[in-house]
Order: sequence, then C-alpha cells, then structure tokens
Amino acid sequence: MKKKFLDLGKHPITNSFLNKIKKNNIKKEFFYNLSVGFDKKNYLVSLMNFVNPKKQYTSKYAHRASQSKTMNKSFAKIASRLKKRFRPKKVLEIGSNDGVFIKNFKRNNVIAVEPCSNLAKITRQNNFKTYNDFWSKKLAKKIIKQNKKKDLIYSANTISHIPNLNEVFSAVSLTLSKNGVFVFEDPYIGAVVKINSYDQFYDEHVHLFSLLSLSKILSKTDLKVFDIEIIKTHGGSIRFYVCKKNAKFKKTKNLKKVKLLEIKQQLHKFDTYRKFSSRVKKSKRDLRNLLSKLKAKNKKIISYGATYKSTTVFNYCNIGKKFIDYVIDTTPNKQGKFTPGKHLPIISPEKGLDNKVDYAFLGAWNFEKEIKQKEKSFLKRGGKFIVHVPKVRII
Ligand code: JHZ
Repeated sequence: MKKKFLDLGKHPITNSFLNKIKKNNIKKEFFYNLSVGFDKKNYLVSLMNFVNPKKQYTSKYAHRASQSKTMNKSFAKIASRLKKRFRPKKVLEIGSNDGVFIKNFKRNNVIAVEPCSNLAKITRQNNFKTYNDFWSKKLAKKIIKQNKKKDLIYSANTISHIPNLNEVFSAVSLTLSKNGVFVFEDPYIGAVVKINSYDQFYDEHVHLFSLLSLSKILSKTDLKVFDIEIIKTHGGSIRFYVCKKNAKFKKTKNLKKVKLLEIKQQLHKFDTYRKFSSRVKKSKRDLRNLLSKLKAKNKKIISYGATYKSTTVFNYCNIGKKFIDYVIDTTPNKQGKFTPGKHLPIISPEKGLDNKVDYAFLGAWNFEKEIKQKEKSFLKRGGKFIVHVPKVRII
C-alpha cells in the first residue's frame, strides 16, 4: 500500500505536445492527478495514479535520446564497458528509442524492443531487428523462440516507466541465458531527494528506484542485484547489474557502500519524503517569486529545452505565457508545437535565442555543462540561465 507524500496537482501527459492551440484541442487535453507515494513494504516510491501506457507511447512520441552529445557519449561509453566486461554474443535492448545505444553494436548481435512505432521505424530503417511492442512475458516468449536467450539485456530510462514490475522481471528472467546479465539505469530517488529534482516526477516515471527498493522487489523473483553504480546521467541516475540468483556473478563491494548511503539518507523512511515534499513547495514559491521580480523589470524570459521535466515544473508552479515567452529545443518534431498544459510555443534555438533574451530557464538542467558550452555567446553578451535545482537561482 502506497502512502501519499506529494501532490503536484493536475498534469497533462508529458508527451502530448499540441500541434495547434484551438479551443477544441484544449478542451480535449487529458489531465490526471500527479501525486507520489511511498510503499513502506517495498521501500518503493511510485506515482499514486498510472496513466494508460497506450496513451503515452504512441506513434507521435517526441523524445529523441540522441539529441544531446552528452547522451551519445554516455551510451557509447557504457556499450563499450559492457562489451569488455561481459563479452555478450546476444544482446537485447528494452526501450531502444532512436537507437542511440544499439548503434554501438553489430547488427546481427543486437535486437531492439520499442513500443513507439515512429521510433521503431528509425531502428528498422537502420537495419536493426526491432520488435515494435511493449515489454512483456508474451513478447519475451516470442523473442526467445525466434532469437534465443540473451547474454545481455540493457535498458535506459524505461524500466521506471513500466507500472507492472512483476511482469518486467518475469519477462527478463525468461529471456536471460544462464549467466546472462540485465543492466538497467533510471533516475535515482536518492538524487531526487538530495537535489530537490521533483520534476523527475511525471506520468512516464511511474517508479523511482533505490537499491533498497529493488532488492526488496527482486527478493520475490529468481533474480539478484550483483553490482551497482550511482551515475551523473540525467541529474543523478542509478545503474543496476542483475543476474539469476544461481548465476556465476558474486555481489560486489559497491552494493554494501550504496546500501549504507541509502540507509544514512533514510530512503526507507516515509519521513524523508514528507520533508522532501515541504522543500518542493518552497521551490515553487521561490521560482514564482524570482520570475515575478524579473518580469516586473520587463525582462524577456524564455525556456531552454522542451523537456518532459519542465512540463512538471510549469504545470505545478503555474508558469505560462505571463512569465515565459516561448521554449527553444533542437528536436525537430517538438518545434512548431506547443507544450502540454501551459501551451508555450516551441521553436528552434537558432530562431529563439535572440539578442532580446535576458534569461533562459534551463528546462534541460541535466545538460547544463553541454548547453553552457554551446551558448557561450549568449552568456558573453550578459544572458543568464535560471535553474531550480538544487535551489532556485540565476547562474
Ligand atoms: P531530456 C525524456 O525526459 C523522457 P526529458 C523520458 N521519460 C526520460 O526518462 C528522459 O527523457 C530520459 C533538448 N536539448 O533528455 C533536447 C536542446 O534543445 O532532459 C530534448 O528535447 N539543446 C524518456 O524531456 C531536451 O532538451 C541541447 O543542447 O526531461 C532534453 O530532454 C540539449 C543538450 C538538449 O529529457
């Protein structure tokens, strides 16, 4: 049973960018209550209400994982490390997006699973065998029948998106070879609590894991975690290495270290999340105050990165056109559209980062370094970024 600790109010689906702002479109826009709870039994943080995945992972899925240099590099690095460490002959990726990870493998070694048909089309066009489907036991059975069991299953920013974790891990267990390894990474609840990144909560992030929660969940399966890494990706992620309980891998020292850190951070206590929730309310007040002050001085403010995260910030903090003129983003299929809920126009950075912009709210704060590097001339002429993590401030 989950106990609620955070209520962020009514939110749209983060992937539901609008083509046009017409009365009819706005009337039809789907909203749900975004609130977050803690399950004392499994130490797991999850949304209180799940949106139907068929509404989320459609043929119009906008996010392209290859839109940042940082992510291209990060996927190339992990692919190379996994190849060296496990020497896998048969590889599968769950949630392959536009192929940013699998492109580092030979086509005959790797297959992809991706529910969004527009993304599956891209990896197919690049000649990677792709199953355009949701990850499930049924699909796992089909895959092993056609493609044999896998030595490596990899997944980034996908497992936290799937409501039914029993189904996820049963399907993984069916698909793994005897000494096969399942490596997956997702935003880390430890980082969210530490840096106050409440915008990691949105319809797609239905669970945010810790080692403590995953260990509880896997204790009911034939799988175990044998290694772990806390990484900087997306503002703080956790990477789990999982295998069958009777596989050859011994648990590493990293597990003990992370477990102790999580206990120190009290990630297994409801009170930690209750306190976090007060910090989130303060963050909202601070951001609205800062934007109001800047607007009173007639400053031009835009937002940088039409992220799913910023949909949470804007809808929770009620930030619309009064504060933000428009959003800039490099993703071609976000440009020309409007953000979910607050309907801010999205345009390209080339068009949008003009000389009149005084401040840019960093919706893509997780790429601060890459963006600052790219936008040196904006900074040089006195342009400034606003961030809300770990604290609302101008940088
Ligand atoms: P980014 C998505 O969330 C959705 P979002 C998903 N649920 C998830 O878990 C994470 O990804 C991983 C743009 N950009 O990655 C590109 C620029 O315009 O933080 C993207 O639209 N210029 C699957 O949306 C956005 O910002 C740049 O220089 O919160 C970044 O989105 C860079 C670097 C990015 O994920």
